[in-house]
Amino acid sequence: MCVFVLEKRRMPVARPEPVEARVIAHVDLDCFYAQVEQRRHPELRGKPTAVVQYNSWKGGALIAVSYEARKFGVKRSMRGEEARKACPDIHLVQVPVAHDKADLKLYRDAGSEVCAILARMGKCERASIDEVYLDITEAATARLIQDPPQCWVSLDKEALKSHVVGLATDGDATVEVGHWLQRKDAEQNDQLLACGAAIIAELRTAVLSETQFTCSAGIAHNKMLAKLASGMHKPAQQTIVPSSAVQGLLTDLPINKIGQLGGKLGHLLEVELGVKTAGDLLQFSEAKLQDLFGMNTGTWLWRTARGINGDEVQGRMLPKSHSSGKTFPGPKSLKDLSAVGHWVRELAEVLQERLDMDIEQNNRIARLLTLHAGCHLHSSGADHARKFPSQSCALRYGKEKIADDANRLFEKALRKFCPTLNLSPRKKGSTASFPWRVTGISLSASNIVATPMVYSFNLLRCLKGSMVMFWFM
Ligand code: TTP
Repeated sequence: MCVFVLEKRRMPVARPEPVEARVIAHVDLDCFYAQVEQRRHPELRGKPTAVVQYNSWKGGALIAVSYEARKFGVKRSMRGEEARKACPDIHLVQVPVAHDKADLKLYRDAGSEVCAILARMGKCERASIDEVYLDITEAATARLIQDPPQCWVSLDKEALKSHVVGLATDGDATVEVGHWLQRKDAEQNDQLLACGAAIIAELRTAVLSETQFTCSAGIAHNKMLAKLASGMHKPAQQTIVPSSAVQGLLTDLPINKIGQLGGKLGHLLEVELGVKTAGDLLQFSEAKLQDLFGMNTGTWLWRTARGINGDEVQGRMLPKSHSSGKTFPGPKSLKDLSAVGHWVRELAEVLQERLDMDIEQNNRIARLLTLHAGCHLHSSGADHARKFPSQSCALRYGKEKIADDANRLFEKALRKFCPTLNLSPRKKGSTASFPWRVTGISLSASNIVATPMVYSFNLLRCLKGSMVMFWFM
């Protein structure tokens, strides 16, 4: 029997690793928003720069910090004023604002530019605004056959700057890395990684010359290891994980650094089993982990501790969903339904713009609308933080329809959140306030599919606001 029950949809799924070795890369842009702003304002290039949220309290919250500023101790957790104390010459750039909220289009489009370049060499999965997984197995295999590493006459400068996990480099690191890449006695899997490293070095060089952005990468035999490696040496560097180095890499790795173990599952492992590192997990048999966490999650944990991961690169360059959200911290929290209604309308407008863009550019439509919110309940003077239930319904196109549906979802969620609540409008002049405070709202459109036929954007314009949902239901 499974002892620890967690929400099923959040549990990791164990997938068998293919028998043939793959070459997977995880590419992550460095201090992304800061680089985008430095490209937009060339005078900031090479200077300490940070991007701050539109909310200007204490100089605004930092969301991206350039590596020049990090040298002065500036961190993302700081506010602008604090950053200026640490680095008086820092340039603080405000995130663009539209509809009274952060407008991330600039960054999203910059991420797409990079994706388009990376996708030239293999299957490309856009994992976030600035992260991509690549499956370059085919390209690396072809290179190994046509131009094996031991025959390389001159080595790519970027490839030579690679870091190889487990490789001791006492002298000139580039010489030692060159030897590693070109070893005649290397196993085929390591040779594939060497070819992968050369390909990723070329792609990173292309990204830099075509977009001016630097990125860092991890190259390994699976997604989990590639992701772990990409953050090991930043900025503008790449790290290779040979199979022989996996156990050494994982032994002391804090459990929360592993994808999907940063949340409740990782917390459970730590609190209930005293597991602090991936190495600590090795003491549990697969059967024991299955007893504790269920068959699939148990197997996933057992494999994860050994660096085994069968997840495929999904071949998706477009986002799986669109969302539009805003937070209302502290005194800005929303205190009544009309304030919620106002912001829901604003967010619906932004969401509809992005849905229009997706039809226009990609011929895709979304089918599910979900409302998430953060809410606090006041009771007997105390603030109770409890999870506000997310609610979904079929998505109807048109900003008014989205707003109406989202308002209905909010009220439905509020009734579940606080069943005794009376939502009827307050009498005019009443000073009684609602017993809740909304600290954040987000609308998301998901379940995205290709339009059954290619509709022209003008046609969509004519239909916008009408019930277009039946096209694809
Ligand atoms: P990250 O990849 O987490 O960080 P980064 O690219 O700024 O820096 P690093 O070189 O260390 O990877 O985030 C990507 C962008 O996402 C970041 O530039 C700004 C944005 N972002 C936020 O807006 N809020 C956040 O809390 C985080 C973590 C990121």
